[in-house]
Amino acid sequence: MTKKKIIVFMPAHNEEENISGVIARVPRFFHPDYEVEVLVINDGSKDRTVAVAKAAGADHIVSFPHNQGLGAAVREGLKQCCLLGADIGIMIDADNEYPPEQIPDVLAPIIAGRADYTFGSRFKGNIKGMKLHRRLGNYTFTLLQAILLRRWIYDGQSGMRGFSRDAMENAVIIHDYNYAQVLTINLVRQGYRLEEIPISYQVRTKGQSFIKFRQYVSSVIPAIYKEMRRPVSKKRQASLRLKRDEASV
Ligand SMILES: Nc1nc2c(ncn2[C@@H]2O[C@H](COP(=O)(O)OP(=O)(O)O)[C@@H](O)[C@H]2O)c(=O)[nH]1
Ligand SMILES: [Mg+2]
Repeated sequence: MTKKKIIVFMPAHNEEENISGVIARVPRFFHPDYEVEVLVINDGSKDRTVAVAKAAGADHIVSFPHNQGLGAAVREGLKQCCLLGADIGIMIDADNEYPPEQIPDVLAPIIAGRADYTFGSRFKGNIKGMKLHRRLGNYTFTLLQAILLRRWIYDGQSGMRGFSRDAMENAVIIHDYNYAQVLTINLVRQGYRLEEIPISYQVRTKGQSFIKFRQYVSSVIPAIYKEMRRPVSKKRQASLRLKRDEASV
């Protein structure tokens, strides 16, 4: 039997110090029905990210010639996963803050067919080294999403997220700067089922966070507003109907 495919993708910008550690820790043989491949989206890095990722065993590397932003990189990651034939995709930051060992946990609800979109949730799990202002920022943006979506969310800014094929095909990320909130609003409003799984998180010890408070707030808030005003179509239900119809002919 040919195996199904999981692609682990990493948006990376100048992560030469961290990315090999993440790639090396990706579990490759955790499910008998799935093969696992690693895809790096290199967003115009000016350091040795690409060479280091290749040496560490990345199966696919897609590079933007110039820096486009994390939203653009995740959008490209989802698109490439589909083109490469992934049945399931999972993104994980390339900075060694999230635990690749927990990829199986974060994907379990999708493999079981119970969810279409999953987060590794830091606030349901445990956190080492997050500064107070970052913690407060995370609470605020998570609360905002919970209010807008009228459902509880624990960690709306997680950098570790799993996707069913259907969710990957229909996800829309409306700005290039970031994906965190607009992607969740987009998928949940389309009817995709979200589940959060506790993970352990350790703040980076090397390299720098790209987040600058003012730029983040002034980009993310208008994008959330714009996403909320977009008309939604219940893509998940439409995909299910299509599958049923195909099966019955
Ligand atoms: N595509 C892209 N990725 C970026 C950029 N800046 C950072 N990243 C990547 O996005 C992930 C999260 O970035 P990070 O700066 O650690 O954000 P933080 O964890 O929220 O502080 C890491 O894998 C970075 O390499 C960027 O300009 N473009
Ligand atoms: Mg980070």
